[in-house]
Amino acid sequence: MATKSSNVATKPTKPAKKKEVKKETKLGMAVKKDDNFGEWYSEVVVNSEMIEYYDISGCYILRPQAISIWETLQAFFDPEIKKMGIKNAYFPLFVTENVLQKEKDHIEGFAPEVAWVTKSGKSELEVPIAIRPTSETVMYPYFAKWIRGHRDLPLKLNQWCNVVRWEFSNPTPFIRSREFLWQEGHTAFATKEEADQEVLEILELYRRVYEEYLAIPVIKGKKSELEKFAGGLYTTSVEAFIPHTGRGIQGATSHCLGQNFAKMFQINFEDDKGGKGMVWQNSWAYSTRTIGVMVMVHGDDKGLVLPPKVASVQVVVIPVPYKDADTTAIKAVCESTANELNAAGMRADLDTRENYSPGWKYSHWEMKGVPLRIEIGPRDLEKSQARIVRRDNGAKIDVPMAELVEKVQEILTSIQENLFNTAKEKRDACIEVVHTWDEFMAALNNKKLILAPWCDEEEVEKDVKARTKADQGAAKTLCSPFDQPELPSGTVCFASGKPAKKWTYWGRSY
Ligand code: 87F
Repeated sequence: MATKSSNVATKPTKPAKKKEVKKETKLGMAVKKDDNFGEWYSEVVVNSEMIEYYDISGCYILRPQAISIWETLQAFFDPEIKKMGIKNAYFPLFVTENVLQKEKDHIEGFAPEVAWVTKSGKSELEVPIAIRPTSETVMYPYFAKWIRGHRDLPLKLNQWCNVVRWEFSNPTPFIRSREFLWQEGHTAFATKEEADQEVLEILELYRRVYEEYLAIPVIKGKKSELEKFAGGLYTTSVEAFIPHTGRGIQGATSHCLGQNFAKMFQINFEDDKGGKGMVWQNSWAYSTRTIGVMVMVHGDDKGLVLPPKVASVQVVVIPVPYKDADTTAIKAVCESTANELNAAGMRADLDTRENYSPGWKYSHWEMKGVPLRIEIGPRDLEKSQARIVRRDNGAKIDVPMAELVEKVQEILTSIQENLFNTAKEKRDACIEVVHTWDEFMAALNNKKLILAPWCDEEEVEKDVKARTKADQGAAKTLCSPFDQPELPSGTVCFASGKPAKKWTYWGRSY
């Protein structure tokens, strides 16, 4: 990590024992994913040039490598929600204490995380102003103003913005940061049916973000009463899993808020018969956490591994000059190859830098996660071929120049599929079905994603939390999958012995 000047922030935790790495270039990964996952993760996000640490704990610089992925996800999601009739808006970053406190009940638990502005220059503000941790209280007073009659419904808004939650536990780039980027959708309907339907439509888009773009398998399901958004009626989510740490991670949430906020903010409307109605609301969000999950799931000991669909550079072309071979000709072929790939709609880059060796460049682009590299040397030139090397499995393939564009396209598709399939195999290998408390504890200690029959009682979940509390955190419910295996009658809850109502995923989580 760079330590050029004293005001450049370095990661605050203690550095891992560094293995020998080339000093002059700092190339390569010092920590292995299996040896120290936390250190490995920090090293990947920094070395791949996605993240730079900042001098405020829990705040990170998102470099172009990270933002380009965010933009790709945005380029998928934004048109999809527009097709659903959702419009983008932008509400202010600040909220008064008065308004924030309006939904006391649910804000109570979150209060310690709210950051406040108390001064301008040297003078105290008359009233402190909060920085939005989420925008319900910012938006809903205006929903109440804008919604008058049934013709004003549905009102469907989204905003792309930053939010601030002053977390105190274990800040981690992308996964848990004090400021992060997200989209937050807020919608209001005349009927519950419309709201219910949208909850699932949005959840399906979140599944596609993870599975189609980030190549990460997720489980769609419903949160328990304890884990749902307290201000809402019910919460659905997509849940991912990190096999290396044995932790679940909530990928995105889509809530039906019911009429709770409508009551608090008096969001009423006159229905088509002249009667009074109260709106049904939803809210939903995914954040830059998506990128962290991608790094954790696909990254390896060489660094980042990017799914082709989100890679800003999908292919890097590297000339491999040799002794007195015709370097000019090699470079010319590399350049025309990159041009052809770009013309065919792929994202190719060319690395002709002369102050780095081909070997150095291989490691460099591997660390940055580029899905494919093409090497062209004198022998390739002679045979009119190129060597393609896959980032996901290291396979080397010699391809005739005439077939290159078509072949590269094909391999990129295959990498995208392979990353998803591999991640799914690993995830599935961690799923363990348990029926008893002893089986549950054994699975938990084995870092499993646990599927258990549950009585669905809040007290029992609290009890499981209390009984599993340890340094690594307590076990909790992740979700009850929509896709429910059969529950034979007479099946009992693994924790309480009462009749089981459903299958639920449990585990430690982020
Ligand atoms: C932290 C401080 C203050 C989460 C908080 O999930 C308030 C909150 O309301 C808070 N952390 N939440 C819940 C957010 C719920 C909801 N908001 C809109 C979403 C989706 C987008």
